[in-house]
Amino acid sequence: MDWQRAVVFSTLLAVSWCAEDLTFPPGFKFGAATAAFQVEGAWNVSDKGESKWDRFCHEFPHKIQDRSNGDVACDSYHQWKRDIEMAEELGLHFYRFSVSWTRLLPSGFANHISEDGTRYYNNLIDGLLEKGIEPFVTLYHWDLPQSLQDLGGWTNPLVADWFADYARVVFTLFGDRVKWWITINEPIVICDVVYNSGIMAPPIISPETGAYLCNKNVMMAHARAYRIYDEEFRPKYQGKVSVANHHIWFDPLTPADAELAELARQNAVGRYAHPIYSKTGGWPASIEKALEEVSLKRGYSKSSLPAFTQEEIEFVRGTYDFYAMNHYTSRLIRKAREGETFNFWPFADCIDLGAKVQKQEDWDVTSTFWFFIHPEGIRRQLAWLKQQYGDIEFIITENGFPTVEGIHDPIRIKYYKAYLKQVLLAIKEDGVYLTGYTAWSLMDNFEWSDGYATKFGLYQVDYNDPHRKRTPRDSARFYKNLIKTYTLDDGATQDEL
Ligand code: PNW
Repeated sequence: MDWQRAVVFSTLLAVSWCAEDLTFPPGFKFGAATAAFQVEGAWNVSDKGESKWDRFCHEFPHKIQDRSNGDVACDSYHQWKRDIEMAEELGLHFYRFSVSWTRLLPSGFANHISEDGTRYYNNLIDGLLEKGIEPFVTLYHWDLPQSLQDLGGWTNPLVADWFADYARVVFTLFGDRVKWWITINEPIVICDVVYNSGIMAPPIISPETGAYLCNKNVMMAHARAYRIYDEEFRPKYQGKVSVANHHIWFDPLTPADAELAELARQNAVGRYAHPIYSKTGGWPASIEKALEEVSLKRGYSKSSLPAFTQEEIEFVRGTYDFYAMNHYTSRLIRKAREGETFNFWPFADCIDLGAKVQKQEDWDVTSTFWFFIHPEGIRRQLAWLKQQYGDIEFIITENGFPTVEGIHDPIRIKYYKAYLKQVLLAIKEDGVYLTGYTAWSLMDNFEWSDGYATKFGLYQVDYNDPHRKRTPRDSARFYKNLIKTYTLDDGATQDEL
């Protein structure tokens, strides 16, 4: 082959490789997500009970950046038809939303099931299915009934019973039509973030006890719900159930920090995933050891991380049908220097491991202080999970980007493209069995302690409009086009919305 032909040939090869590399496998599913408290509003409509987030926003308005609350939010309780229309406009294969515990069970317990609550979720589920969109339902996305919070919430081991009763009600009412279930969204936020930061509901600071009690209880609650589905509902409905963990990817600052970075991954991910997805079950051994040491050093009689009995280990182990991964951002990690102070939020500095985090110089910052752009992180995270827990089915249940304003959002499109390219590399180069991707979020919504100031939506929501008018952003057009063409190739045409 002469050099000219060689050049042409290799160019063609490169072009075809690139084109192929930017295409998602047939059957891959795209969705978008929201959560009940963040979009529904109608906080006290009909017989709905009070959730811990209702109480938190009303009692401590200064803890929310714009002193807002979820009373009306995106008014999805009334605007659900428009929500379905948006999912249809985008061509979503599935829509991930959560059920509000207190909308369905106003007292928190299963003694009374709300008719209005049942009707609302039936309408949403049936409306989606009519359009050929699969409902992907989270049982718990942070809005615990205040009645249960008053009894200790996630630090009371009885929460597993309460959650099991609630889960059975939801599976009974909707299991005939819903095939994809997430039991609990981001246990690390419910436990570590809540009990370390005070900036989320409930504002109780108990890093050395509360966070770890909650950790074990949340694992037991998830497993109870999974076992109920497995025994009572799977035979009839054949759905899939998992828990959605949050993942910040940790890279070591220097090679000397490699061991610490691995310990941090086991702490932030393993502590919530190992009991469920590992072959052996229980806590990651390295974390069990590290936390026992630090607890004894602090003068406690035993580890703050409650032990599992052998029976509990067996009960929790294997309670998954796929791995649900939420991922947004990354950190560099290093050993803390003498006398350095720790910033817990956004759950990254770790006092118990003596670890500090920082950003890598070349990672772009965003309008949100905890959010740095590091696309390779999502690929590394997936590869690490596959290496830890085996060649199981993965679904990305959240990934998205925050802005502060505007309908034109090239920076969000850039983020999605860069992260999705890395997702493709994970599938094609690392052989991760990844079958779906979920954009956070379908629309702007109540972003917890950021209130409405931070916007993650593919659709903008006008909070001055009583109907909470939704308008597609440029990124909505990008996502619609991706779903239609299955490629990230820039040449693909853009559709109107
Ligand atoms: C998730 N971090 O929370 C939640 O599941 C959503 O409800 C939320 O709106 C969304 O991500 C955007 O924030 C996160 O510190 C909490 O990296 C913390 C982090 C990321 C996401």
